[in-house]
Amino acid sequence: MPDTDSDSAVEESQTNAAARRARGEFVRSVSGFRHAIGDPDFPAEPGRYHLFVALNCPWCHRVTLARNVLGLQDSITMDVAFPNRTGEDDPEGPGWWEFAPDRIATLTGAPLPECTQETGTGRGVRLVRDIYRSEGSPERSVPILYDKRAGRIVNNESAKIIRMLNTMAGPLGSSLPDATRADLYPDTVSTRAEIDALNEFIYNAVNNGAYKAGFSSDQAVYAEAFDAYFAALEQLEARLGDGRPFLTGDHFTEADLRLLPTIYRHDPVYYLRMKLNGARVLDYPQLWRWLCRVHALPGVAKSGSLIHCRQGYFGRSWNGTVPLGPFAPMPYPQAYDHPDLAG
Ligand SMILES: N[C@@H](CCC(=O)N[C@@H](CS)C(=O)NCC(=O)O)C(=O)O
Repeated sequence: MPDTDSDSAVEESQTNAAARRARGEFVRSVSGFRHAIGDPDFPAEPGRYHLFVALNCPWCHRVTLARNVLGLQDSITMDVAFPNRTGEDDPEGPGWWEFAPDRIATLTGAPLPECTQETGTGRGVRLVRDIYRSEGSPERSVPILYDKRAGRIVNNESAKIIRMLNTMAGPLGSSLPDATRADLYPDTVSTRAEIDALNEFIYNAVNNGAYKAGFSSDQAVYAEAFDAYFAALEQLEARLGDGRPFLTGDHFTEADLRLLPTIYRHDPVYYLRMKLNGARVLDYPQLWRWLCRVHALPGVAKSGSLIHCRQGYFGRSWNGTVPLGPFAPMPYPQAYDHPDLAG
């Protein structure tokens, strides 16, 4: 059956976006590159494709999760930007994602070892902006899926990228045999319908809802997003209450993958930064155990970095100093190895 994800599971409605922004609502823009691996111009081949990501960005986290869980680390190369955008003193001005492996993180006082130069275009560009500019696009966001052979951007929408990596994992050169590799979007009507419904709910209330709470400057918009976010956590807690290990049952799917980046960031970052201080994930025993279960899956822990998250979310907008907690009941992400901590 065909992929059925609706636009409202992928991106925000842009209706009255300018007026909504003027009133203080955070409205995420729509990304423009929507080619697919498997199109005639973009055949599925091992070694041909490349990802540009920032490890603090939750939309990139979806993509690094899919790459690792599907065994594509060796066949899809990847560059990692510094978690803070350029500063006021940058010759190109502030606010651009940059590849800066030597830049010092205020949190650690040292460069971040995961950060790389740009190696996908063959030109060693410093700013993500310039990857778009060479295609005449004013866009600036990560993640980007890039075709090294054609020198073109394939797609810059994480929901679409993870779906195509799942569909094409075999021909792209996955190191995992078909029989044992997770299928993130199993081909049965009922499972896909359930994943689609969860995706839409999680995108609006949780993934993007966290940004609406944290980045809107209107109290009513914030309050609505805050309420919807915690109502969603309650609902997810209840769903997991029947003992199912994953959101749709026995298997890890796209719905779990898309929930993880937000839940992973909640206690150590979003609670404070996104003003989502109603409760911690630790206060939801089922959700906490789900987080620990997913974090323990092969490839998952390595797909994210709380150091990049802390540096990225606080380093720029919080006077350049990064809050150090939480330390109780234990530091994160080590806490994710302890499902027994909750409840
Ligand atoms: N629709 C995109 C959204 C990606 C997105 O919003 N990325 C942010 C970082 S978290 C970004 O790069 N924004 C532009 C900028 O900061 O310059 C996706 O899910 O792939």
